[in-house]
Amino acid sequence: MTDSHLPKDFHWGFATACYQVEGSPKADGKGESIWDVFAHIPGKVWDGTNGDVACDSYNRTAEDIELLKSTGANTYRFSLSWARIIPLGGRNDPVNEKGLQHYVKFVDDLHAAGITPMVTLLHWDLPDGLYQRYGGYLNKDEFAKDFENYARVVFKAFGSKVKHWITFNEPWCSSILGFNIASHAPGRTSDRSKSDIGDSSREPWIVGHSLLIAHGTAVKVYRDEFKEKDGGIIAITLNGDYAEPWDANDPLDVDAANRKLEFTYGWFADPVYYGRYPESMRKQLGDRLPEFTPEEIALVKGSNDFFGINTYGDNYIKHKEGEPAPDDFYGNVDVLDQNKAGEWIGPETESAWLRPNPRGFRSLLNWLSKRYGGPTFYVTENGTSLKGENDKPREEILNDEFRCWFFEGYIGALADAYTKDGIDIRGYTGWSLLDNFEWHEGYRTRFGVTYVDYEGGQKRYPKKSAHEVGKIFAKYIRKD
Ligand code: PNW
Repeated sequence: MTDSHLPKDFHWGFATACYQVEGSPKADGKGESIWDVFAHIPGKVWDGTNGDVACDSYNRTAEDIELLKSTGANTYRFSLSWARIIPLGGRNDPVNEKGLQHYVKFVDDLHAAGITPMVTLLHWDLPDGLYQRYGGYLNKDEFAKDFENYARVVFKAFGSKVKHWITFNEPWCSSILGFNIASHAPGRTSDRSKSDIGDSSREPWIVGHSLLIAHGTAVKVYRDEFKEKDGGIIAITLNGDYAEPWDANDPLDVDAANRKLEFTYGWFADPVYYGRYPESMRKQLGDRLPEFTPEEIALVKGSNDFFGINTYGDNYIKHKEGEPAPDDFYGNVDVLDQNKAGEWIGPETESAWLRPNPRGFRSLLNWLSKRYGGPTFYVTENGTSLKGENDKPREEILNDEFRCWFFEGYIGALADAYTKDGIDIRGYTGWSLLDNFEWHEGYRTRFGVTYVDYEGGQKRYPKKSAHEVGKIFAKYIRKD
């Protein structure tokens, strides 16, 4: 038996994102998103695939709800496709009732099944119309106005049916992967071998700033016009892994690890909680980091009702000598998977960036809770891929012991953080309900607790972990 627990009304379940699972890119009048465009450019997705069919979830809502029910989950986190709701995206563009009503019905069906919906307004699939029109996130004023309009349309349509709102999923990824590394849409970078447009030393910081302002704008709309009657809470979900110093006895490595956390979480959370960027970022980036106007500070500061986090693995961080590169985005550090003694931080997975380490998860929750004054946390994504999973026969894939080990460790660390460290944690949605389109990695990298047979008509087969997660929560969640 364990001496740690989680509260009685804990929200737990699984998460997905629309572009990764839905398919049906043209159904019921949907417009194109930057991911519809990007995934069709040859060479952008490793296995040459795209999200055109994915898990076919747009046509299988009943099946997905049954699947969720069978896991015992009480919560489902999913994202809305802005381009289904407003095909061209803008505030003067028409609303597509069919697209909107698809999601309203889905939410009604989730409620009927006893599952709480947790809704993300934008999980990376920006309407391409807005990117074409004015550069999307690159134009903060236009973008905030269009996001404000979209958010209002959605809040109005769902009313009190949704009590948990997330504005943006992982602005770090939208900025860095989309405008520096260029592995994600819209694929801009200074690296001319990858793209003929972009400036990685400036654009990611402009994009991040604009996402913060649009987030603050949507939160203001919710609080001014809906919160009182609909009674929900709203926040942004940030991502990042914990950072352990490569040599815990070297103050330079200790500083470097802290700086890396500031460049991932602090970039967004410092403005949201304190109305300013971290000092380390201002120092390194100088005037390339935008400044907040007083009006912007008023919008952004205090704009989280809870702290949403997505986290997967852990890293060792070593300081770097010399000046940071103009396009550096981690605070001039080396990110390593082995420490000074040559010890791996965690086992290998199918994702090059992901080394699981449950202890690091607990440390991360402590770091964040301390820095931001003990906010309420919802862990909106956490999960793992498995080295070589896709190459195994189906029967073996279904017996995903490694994923069960992962959830056992991470949910245990979560319960320890709640019980022993006094951190206020109210929810956890594992990534992911289904194997799905893993962005530029295509379908090879599987994160699901459910196997999806892409060759066999998208048939779903629950893996062992689909039942294990519920058993783990049953162990920790208080019954009285
Ligand atoms: C998250 N990294 O992405 C996303 O929210 C999901 O859509 C995605 O499928 C999931 O994690 C698994 O990858 C990330 O490089 C992608 O550190 C890359 C990183 C982090 C998060």
